[in-house]
Amino acid sequence: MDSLEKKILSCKDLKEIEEVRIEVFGKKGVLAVEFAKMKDIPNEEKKEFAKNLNIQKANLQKAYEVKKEELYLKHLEESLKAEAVDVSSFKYKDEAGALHPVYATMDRIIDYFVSLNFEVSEGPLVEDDFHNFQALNLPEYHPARDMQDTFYLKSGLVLRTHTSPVQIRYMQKNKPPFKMISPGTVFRKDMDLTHTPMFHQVEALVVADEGEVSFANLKSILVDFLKHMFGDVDVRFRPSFFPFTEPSAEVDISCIFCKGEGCRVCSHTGWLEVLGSGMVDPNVFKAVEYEGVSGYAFGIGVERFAMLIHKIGDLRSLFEGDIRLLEQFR
Ligand code: 2U9
Repeated sequence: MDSLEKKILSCKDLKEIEEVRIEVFGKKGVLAVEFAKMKDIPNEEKKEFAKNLNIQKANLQKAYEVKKEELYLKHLEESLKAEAVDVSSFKYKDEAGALHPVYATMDRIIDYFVSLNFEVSEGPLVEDDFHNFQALNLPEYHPARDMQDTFYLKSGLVLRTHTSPVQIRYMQKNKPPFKMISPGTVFRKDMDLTHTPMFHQVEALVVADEGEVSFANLKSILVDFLKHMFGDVDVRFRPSFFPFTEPSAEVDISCIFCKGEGCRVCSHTGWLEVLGSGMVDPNVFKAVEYEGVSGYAFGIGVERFAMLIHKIGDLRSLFEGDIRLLEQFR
């Protein structure tokens, strides 16, 4: 037994001590063989025999545990050393990152309106029915809700389908006159060449005493803004419908690719639709208990702007994280 203890204590690695463990403590190991001898020993000696054997077994176990721990720590230290990363060998790559084209475009839009003293306001991405729909003249069960394919949560909350609920929250907290924009992420259940289920909007809202803001103001600010973003373009307003504005207009610019001649991008019309706008519907003011005011609002799809500015054909490519696409915007 002494020699077994020496054998355990002289093991050099985990593999060796595992072999010795099987040899000593295994089912057919030295100890098992010794204990099996019990049956041939006279009854009066059995007790003494078992006692001795158990003491020896305990000593061997102790030696095994101590040695195993020592070898394990040695193994750990060696493998940590072998796998260590030499941080001093890191070669610094002199490559700057860049803003994602959607955020770069959003920043350009925000900067323009901030320069005109618009306040920037943000709100929650998960909204309640009142702020996302009802207050915006979209009553429950109204068919106009179908214009926005909505992600409903089980709780009845929604992923906001536009940033307009931010304006509702802003009006509940502030008194007119004011000019504000709400940039941010929005969600609609849509996916094709020009739609992704997550996209970005910048919406603007200007409210003042009745008669102080007009459609003419809306027109002039949008013409200036669109020339700032797209250069020397023509701008036209077409009558349209949005639940939260009345009257409403869609806004087009002359095609920046063919200069209005007609091409594939503008479907040979010479015009590109770029945003929606209108005078705020009186029902929206009622929902926030505003009286004697008028206002205009417009909404910009940031991806649409980024796609036109950078000539991107498939919107989905912006969100695939493909470095070859993103590198082009450094
Ligand atoms: C309030 C009152 C009115 C915001 C508006 C649009 C027209 C519009 C689209 C642009 C591209 C959505 O992302 S898009 O598809 N938006 O056409 N948005 S008027 O009107 C508001 C907003 C808030 C309180």
